[in-house]
Amino acid sequence: MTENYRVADIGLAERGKLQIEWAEARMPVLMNLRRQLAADRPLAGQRIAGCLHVTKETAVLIRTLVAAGAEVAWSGCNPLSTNDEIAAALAADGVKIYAWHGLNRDDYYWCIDKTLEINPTLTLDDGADLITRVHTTHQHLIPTILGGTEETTTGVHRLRSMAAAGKLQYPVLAVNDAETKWDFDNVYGTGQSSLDGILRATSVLLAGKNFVVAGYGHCGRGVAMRAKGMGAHVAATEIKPTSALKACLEGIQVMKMDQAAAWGEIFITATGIKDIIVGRHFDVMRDGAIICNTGHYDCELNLGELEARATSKRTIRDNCEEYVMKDGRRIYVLGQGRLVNLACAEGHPSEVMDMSFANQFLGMIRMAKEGRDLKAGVYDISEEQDQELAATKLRTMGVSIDALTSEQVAYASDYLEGT
Ligand code: RBV
Repeated sequence: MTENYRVADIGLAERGKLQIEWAEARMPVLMNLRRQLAADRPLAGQRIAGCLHVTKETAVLIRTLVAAGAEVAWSGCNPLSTNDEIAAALAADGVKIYAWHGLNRDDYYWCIDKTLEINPTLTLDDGADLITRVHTTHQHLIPTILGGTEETTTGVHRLRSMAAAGKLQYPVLAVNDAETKWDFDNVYGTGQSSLDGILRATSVLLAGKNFVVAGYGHCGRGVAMRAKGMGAHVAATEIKPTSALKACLEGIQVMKMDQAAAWGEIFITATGIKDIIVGRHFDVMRDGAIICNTGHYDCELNLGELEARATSKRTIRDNCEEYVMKDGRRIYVLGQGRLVNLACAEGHPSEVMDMSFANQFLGMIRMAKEGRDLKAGVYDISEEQDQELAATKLRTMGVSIDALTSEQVAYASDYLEGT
């Protein structure tokens, strides 16, 4: 018999349902779409395999996909990001879900493979592990897959590399690259939720601390802005001149990691690249330094090199490991170097996931309709969809904006107008 779910404890379902209700009340854009579109059941007959953090916000997305007629099978996209109460609530609702907090690598891929038993017509990824699995170990499923979507920067990079190598075999929408995603979720979502994770794991005072952000992209910039707002002295490390320059002009010190290592008291990586903080950095860090990562994968901190330098290691608080160096200095690692906002807190707040997941929902509908006619490749979300979602979001916030008059429209396109 095939199992319909595997979760940590189905007894947590009632608590999970309350949390999902809490999120639903803060995701009006997605809930409006659910009400408007569900009646037509645009996803009827579709089988969706999804691989995305099992949070209360993701549960709102899953319920919306189901309301639109889809059959759904789900796994988490990180070993530490599943909320067991939410997983239980989804299982109790009849969703095929295979996810629990703290699973190991083998279990992680077991869960993804279980979702593929649904024989999907659509795939929904965050980080591209599911679609990579389809293209490596489950290629027989490709002929029936219409298309997919991808949630995050790292996943879109992977897919673009796959497409460039001629390996991507069906069309995928880059949800991450929608303005209503990257310019909100990546900036304000990561900014707040990463600090939330650091504070839950440590409860330290941020004011007055030397705070180092590796990478001043959208995510790093969000974290730096919020840390600065809490009174920290913030420094950023970068490899891209324009990003470094932007940090300088936003009042953030820019330095090399080799210099920052001895200066910082709290470190967070947001680069999407491996080996950002390595052995020689641990060698010069202060006693009490706190390090964590908010990038999608756990490769940014080289914890093997930390381990090799440590004489002992213990869990001193939930999600906080103390490493003692040979000279007695202590270094604290949060959430095992996995994305701190989801491993140590609840991920981005519902209000920003509202727009990210509205894009996911509309993306699934588009792929159900058009996927068969699109060539394999990575596709962008339309500007129209961005503006529509932002307009709805503003309406739900009670904010009104101006519109151009016809004279202004004519002016805007008249190249003869000048001094
Ligand atoms: N993310 N999801 C949540 N609360 O469900 N929080 C963060 C949530 C997503 C976010 O969109 C980002 O692109 C991705 O996690 C990184 O894995």
